[in-house]
Amino acid sequence: MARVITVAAAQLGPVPRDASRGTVVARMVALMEQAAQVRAALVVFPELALTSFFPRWAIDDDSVLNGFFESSMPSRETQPLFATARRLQLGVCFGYAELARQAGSLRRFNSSALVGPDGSLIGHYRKVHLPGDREPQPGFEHQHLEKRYFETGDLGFPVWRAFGGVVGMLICNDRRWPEAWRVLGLQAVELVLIGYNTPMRNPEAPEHDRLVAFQHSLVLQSGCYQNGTWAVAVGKAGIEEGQAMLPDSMVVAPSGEIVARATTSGDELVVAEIDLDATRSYKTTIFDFGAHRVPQAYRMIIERTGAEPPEAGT
Ligand code: CDV
Repeated sequence: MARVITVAAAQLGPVPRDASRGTVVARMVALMEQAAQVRAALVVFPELALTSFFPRWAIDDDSVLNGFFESSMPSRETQPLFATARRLQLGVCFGYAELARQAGSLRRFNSSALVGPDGSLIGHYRKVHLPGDREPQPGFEHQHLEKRYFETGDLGFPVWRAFGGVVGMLICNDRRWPEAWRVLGLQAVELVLIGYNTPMRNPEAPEHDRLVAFQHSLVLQSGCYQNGTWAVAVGKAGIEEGQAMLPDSMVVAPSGEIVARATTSGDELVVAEIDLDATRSYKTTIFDFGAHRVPQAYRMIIERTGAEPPEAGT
């Protein structure tokens, strides 16, 4: 039996540094309205959707830095996203910078929220693979200071039963790591939601610059194929504060095929009708993990090299 749903990747164009939350949330609500018109079940927004991609700047003043973070979710400013989800009966996933108060101390994470069509929070994920540096790098036109501003996510790679299937989230750099996909795959994930902010230029390795779009689709297509899952990958695109960011938001099938793709570098809704049952023909044949995976062989290598295996379900 087919389990067909319509999903929408809501690509955002640039968000200026001084953009208010209200302005950005209004742009997001407009895209949610468009998604409802095509009867989408779920709309997915980029990593750190609510603000400019602030890790490009070295910010020393905590009160300035805190302006990019959300200390509650929902908050007064993000409440319209939850209310619109409920009004339109539409699921929504979006990235945000999370300021958590835990045991009397402040913790910062690069997070994403998954909201159901009733406007309630289904789940929450904290980015594990943080690229870039702690300290500003001399001579770099743009910094990438995620290690300075965020802690490594401490929630593992959870999945949720939602939208008729098994849903997981990754955030940007996570998509380049096969372990992240595989831990979701081991939990029978059927739909992976991925927001990203990918600069078109990497000052650390300029020789990679011509391959940015290729390597983006390469990891999405292989991640989907090797785990028999759909993915919706959504970027913050265009020239943001003088930095070119990768557009190319897309929906990828368990076959590894790209079924829908952005054509602009601005706010754009990329829509696809997907059958969650299409995951079956991969999960029960070539990637039937029970039949064909060989964990004991991997364990042997891991023991010899000292590499730590990811733990399923953590
Ligand atoms: N926001 C990111 O995680 N960006 C990284 C860049 C820095 C390589 C990415 O993987 O797209």
